[in-house]
Amino acid sequence: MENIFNKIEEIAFKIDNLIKTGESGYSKSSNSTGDTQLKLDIQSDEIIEEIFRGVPEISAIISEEKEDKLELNSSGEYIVCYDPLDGSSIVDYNLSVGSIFGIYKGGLTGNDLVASIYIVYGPRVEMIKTLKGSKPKHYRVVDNKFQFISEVTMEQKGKINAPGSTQKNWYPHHKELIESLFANGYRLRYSGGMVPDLHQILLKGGGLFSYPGTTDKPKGKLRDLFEVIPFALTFIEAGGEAIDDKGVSLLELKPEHLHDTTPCFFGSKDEIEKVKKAYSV
Ligand code: AFP
Repeated sequence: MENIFNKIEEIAFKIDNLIKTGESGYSKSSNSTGDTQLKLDIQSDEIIEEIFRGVPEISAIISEEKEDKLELNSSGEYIVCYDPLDGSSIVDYNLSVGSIFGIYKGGLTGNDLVASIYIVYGPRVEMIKTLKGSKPKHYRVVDNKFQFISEVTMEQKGKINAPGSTQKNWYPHHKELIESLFANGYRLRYSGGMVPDLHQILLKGGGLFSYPGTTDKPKGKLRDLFEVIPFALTFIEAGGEAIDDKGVSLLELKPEHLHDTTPCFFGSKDEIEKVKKAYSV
């Protein structure tokens, strides 16, 4: 997998440059989730596809910006699922965004994930790399190279509350959960970018990020293969938890379709216990 990791670092520099110099605005096409694609979405996806084509270890890729799986190298042993530019709808307002990669072996369920990597394009370019069974590793670009900073461990309890989705469509028990956290002094930290919002909770020791099912979107919005499962590995290996609205670990997910979504909760253990209580699971 070392070769894949090295290529993802190369991708990070190219997409960071694209964000800073590329064309903004919307294209004329939509992705399979129905989101109108930004030009940056398509260009980021093209950068990744071109680089991964040259990686013999990758048998196929699955992208948020592609309808179907793309076969690359029949001798490869890994399938890489990725969101090339998550949060692209906020990049035009100069907020931080990210790229998310899930590396799967032998199948496309949560248990088949062997590593996850995400890149944050912010005031600094940072990366969190998680191998199954190991603590996540935090890197930062210094002098044009990714430098190792530290391993990542979450506290038992945090102070941040990042409540996603449209509040008027929350179920009553979810609304009560979010309000109880604020009543207990949690601070609102939510930008609309999953990558920086989760990165902050991971590095600041904990809290809760929630993207629930709602009356208009009972299955939530965040995609299993290239957003939910990769972040679940990172949070769990850091000592936190990642569950769905039934209280089941997100690493138990078995997506039926490539673009399936799931209500998801990521956080430190105390906050996840509060979710389980609020959802009676
Ligand atoms: P875009 O990639 O379309 O900007 O969506 C970003 C995202 O998928 C994820 O990064 C955020 O956590 C989530 O959407 C924000 O959604 P809401 O605006 O509905 O809270």
